[in-house]
Amino acid sequence: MTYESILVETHDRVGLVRLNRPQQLNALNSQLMEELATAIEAFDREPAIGSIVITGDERAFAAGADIKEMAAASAVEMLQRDNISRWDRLRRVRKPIIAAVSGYCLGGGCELALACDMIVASESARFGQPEINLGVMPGAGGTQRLTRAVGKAVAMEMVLNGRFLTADEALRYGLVNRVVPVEAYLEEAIKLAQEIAARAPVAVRLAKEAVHKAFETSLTDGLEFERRLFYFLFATEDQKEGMRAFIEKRKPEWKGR
Ligand code: DAK
Repeated sequence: MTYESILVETHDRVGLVRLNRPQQLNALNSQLMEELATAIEAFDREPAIGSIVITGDERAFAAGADIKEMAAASAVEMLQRDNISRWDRLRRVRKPIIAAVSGYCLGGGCELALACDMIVASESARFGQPEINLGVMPGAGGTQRLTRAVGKAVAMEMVLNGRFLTADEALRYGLVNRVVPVEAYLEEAIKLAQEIAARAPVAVRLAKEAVHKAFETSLTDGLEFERRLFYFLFATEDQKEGMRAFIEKRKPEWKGR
């Protein structure tokens, strides 16, 4: 498959997608989002891939949805374009996704990073939901995932007043996993992704599902869901291998089944 707005690479068991509209600060137009969803789904289906990294470039992860593409649209056109279905496709991905963020991470770009499972940020990263300056508001998770990540007070300031967070603030508020120098952020994200990709694949998949469930359900239902997945893992060869390897004081060899 050839893409125009993204670049796709593999690094051992890690699939890497680079958003590639540098002149537009990687603004997320429909074509880019379609290509991104398609590439990520392909990595999700590929057994040789264990985890996925999404990145932009040093200047911008993504400066938001493409304003020029939506400026003249009517409400009905926006509804009919159904761009949100591409975001839903990303949400259904079972393998862990890490966002490697440098520079502007704004609007839909911030929402894309929030839709990933973890965020590795460079010191230059800036997170914001500036839609209010355009007379609109976040539409792809910015009021929901952001609030769950940073809490009400900070989310309100970002969404209502367009406040940007520095990388260090984002770390302090729990939006990102770690902050590293600009030269190292992508390498660091790939390293983290490689570590996860080297773990027992079925356990990783179910553990991701269980953590996501924590945002969707009551504590009682979530605990029951977690317990069922935990028991299920005793039906895998990897559970037998993992526990046997511990007892025999050796490294486990995962089979992914
Ligand atoms: N869209 C289109 N083009 C953009 C862009 C964007 N979001 N951001 C930047 N660009 C373009 C600029 O127009 C400029 O293009 P040329 O003029 O050179 O042709 C080029 O990128 C470089 O930008 P600047 O010249 O502005 O660069 P500066 O360094 O001066 O400023 C900036 C950088 C990031 C502060 C500034 O570009 C900026 O404020 N950008 C807009 C940020 C923004 O407002 N983002 C939120 C957009 S709304 C949904 C899905 C998603 C969304 C909603 C719903 N559904 C599926 C329902 C998301 C909405 C949004 O993200």
